[in-house]
Amino acid sequence: METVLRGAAEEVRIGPGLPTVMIGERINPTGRKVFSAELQAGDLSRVPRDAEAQAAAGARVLDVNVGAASVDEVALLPRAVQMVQDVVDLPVCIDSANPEALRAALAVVKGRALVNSVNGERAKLDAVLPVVAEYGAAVIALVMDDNGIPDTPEKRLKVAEAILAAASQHGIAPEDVIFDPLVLAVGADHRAGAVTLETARLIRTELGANMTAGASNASHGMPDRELLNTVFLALLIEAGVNAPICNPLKNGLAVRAVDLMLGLDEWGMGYIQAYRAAQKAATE
Ligand code: THG
Repeated sequence: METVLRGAAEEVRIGPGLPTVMIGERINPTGRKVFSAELQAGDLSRVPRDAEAQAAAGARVLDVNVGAASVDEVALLPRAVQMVQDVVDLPVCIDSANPEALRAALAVVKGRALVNSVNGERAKLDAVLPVVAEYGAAVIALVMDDNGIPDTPEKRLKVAEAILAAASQHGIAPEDVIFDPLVLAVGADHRAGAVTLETARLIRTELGANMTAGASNASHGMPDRELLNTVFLALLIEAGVNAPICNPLKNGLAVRAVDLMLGLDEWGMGYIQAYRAAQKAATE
């Protein structure tokens, strides 16, 4: 099944057998003190710069998250989305825990966005799915519910099935639900990476659904995070995650290398182009 997203001009297809779609994660104040302070002052000048840099590094969708402490997301999220759309044609992935901010941002979206995110909690399903349906968007679904994050792949699959049923009741098609098998820190639980990978395989084989994942969550608190992020990203893609949320400036070439080795990059053109773009960026 294919998920189709649209920007102002560009259409992006996510599906099995297609090249991996990188969702650029940089427009997010998490762990970025300067960007957080700018957002708190209502300064969005970094947003178009981060958008252009990620597009040049191969991102096909841009995550937009302005959730810093004390920020009015209902006001700021639509402004950030508009600034992204002013400089790139890519679809956006609107990342907020606030349903009103999601609604305000969807109102200014050109094309067809991805909403990040819903999960299996009753209140979340009731708040987010009507908004997704109203705007004809696609949605990321985290495989957790009112009982928390299940500790086994089988229980996470059950949550995914329940979310699909709820989405269907709102008229949202299965191909418009992109699952997130949930990446937790291996520093807290050494089995966390394995559970995520097995969940991704189960969701792929049982539901045939497309998936995203925030690969870098796994490396928190460990040395050489970049190494762990790159390795885990490759494993996630092999397990069926075809639209990872990642930093294309750091992981872009690795993702194209994985696609090449998985037979998803005809003639290696994606890898060769990404290699040239990285060489060019290094000399600028
Ligand atoms: N699943 C879904 N959405 C998500 C996540 C997920 N959205 C947010 C997050 N996880 C993915 N995005 C980020 C953004 C930034 C970082 C990690 C994940 C990050 N930032 C650096 C840090 O904290 O050290 C600082 C950035 C910098 O200065 O370069 O790591 O899992 N559906």
